[in-house]
Amino acid sequence: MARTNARLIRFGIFATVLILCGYILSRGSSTSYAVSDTTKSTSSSDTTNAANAAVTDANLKDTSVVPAAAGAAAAGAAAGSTSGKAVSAGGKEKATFVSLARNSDLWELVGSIRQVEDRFNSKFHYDWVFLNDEEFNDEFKRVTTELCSGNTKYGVIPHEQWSFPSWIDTEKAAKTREDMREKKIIYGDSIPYRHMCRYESGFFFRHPLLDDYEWYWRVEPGIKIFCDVDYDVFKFMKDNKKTYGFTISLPEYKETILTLWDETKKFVKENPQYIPESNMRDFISDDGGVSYNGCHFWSNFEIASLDFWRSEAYLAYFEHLDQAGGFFYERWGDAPVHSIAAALFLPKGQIHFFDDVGYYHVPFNNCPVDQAIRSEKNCMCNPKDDFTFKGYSCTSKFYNLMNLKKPQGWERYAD
Ligand SMILES: Nc1nc2c(ncn2[C@@H]2O[C@H](COP(=O)(O)OP(=O)(O)O)[C@@H](O)[C@H]2O)c(=O)[nH]1
Ligand SMILES: [Mg+2]
Repeated sequence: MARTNARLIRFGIFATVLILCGYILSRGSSTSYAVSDTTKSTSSSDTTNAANAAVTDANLKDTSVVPAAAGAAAAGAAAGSTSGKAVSAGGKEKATFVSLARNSDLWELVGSIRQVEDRFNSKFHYDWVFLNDEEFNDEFKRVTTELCSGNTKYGVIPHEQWSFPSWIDTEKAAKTREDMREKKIIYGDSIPYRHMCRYESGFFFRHPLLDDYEWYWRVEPGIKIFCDVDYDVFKFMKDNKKTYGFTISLPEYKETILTLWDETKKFVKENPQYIPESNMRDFISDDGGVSYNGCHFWSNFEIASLDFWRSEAYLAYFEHLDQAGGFFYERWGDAPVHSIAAALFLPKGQIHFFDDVGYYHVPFNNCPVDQAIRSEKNCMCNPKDDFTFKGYSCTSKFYNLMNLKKPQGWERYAD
């Protein structure tokens, strides 16, 4: 009897060790990040693989470096998965974060990722796609991969999408930059800023690394998230038939978009089929479409459908604008371009104002002025700083056009 017990105990210990080993191995293999290189990208697979190997070593991250990721691993295990990443009960949407960044943006971006993870993604583990006009270095890949609780992917932008198109007169473009420099227009003399705006307007959603996704949340360096986001924002968008989500809106500097509206009107005249009868034109025009009031959704934050940008209407619109040359002869931003398209091509009701996220990008804050939201979501911002209902914001107009009820006491935060 005693001998049988001893045998049973030995067997029990052996079995426990085996299960433990299996668990450790399965977690170890799941934490290497997916570096999918792009067919068009100029990045060499050698570099990517070397970096991949370097970061695979960072398996310890799940438990030691990032507390949120340890929570993620626990959630994954609870859901019956072997991976601490990319798992959530109830199913996930085909969605990803996307950040366009330079290697030098790393430490500013680290703060953004940390906050997005702590407030939202540690519960959902969505992937994160990083795009750059040159190769990301190993440090960038290692540090960001350690922070993200979903898979991370790094892509290089094809040269033809980050350079002057053949039809652009570069002397004329240089003249504009010089004029804007004299007028001290922000980024007015910058070439890379123009490539960035053109890329965000017309190309990011075509990057092969985004092919697998239907939704994205754009995250920039140096932003803040003030409140807990305890629901799946992508699922929210889908379930509520939303296409484009924003947190802050304001008017664009007129000097940077002198002919954008004229070009838009030309496009609409040639393509009336893309404009649904009920749309949000009155958000961007105060005179029935004669002129643009400059209002735009601030695109450094976007939670939106990739398929909208991939639609025939938007691709044709971008092509028209690109041929017109205003990304270089003026300084058209991706924010007014996206916003005009969303306001004109989407049926009314598909644009969503996220009043509960709490967001900062220099120099504006979205801080929920509704005390109930701030308490429930643990917001860490001062509602007095909220920009939503201030005179310069366009979001009041959005509320009015959508017949939305403004939060109680909003007037107190209007100036
Ligand atoms: N790879 C790359 N990213 C850039 C470049 N310029 C800007 N970005 C990124 O594009 C986004 C917007 O740039 P930012 O400097 O924040 O512009 P702002 O928000 O309009 O002041 C950010 O995510 C930047 O990291 C560039 O030259 N190369
Ligand atoms: Mg920015």
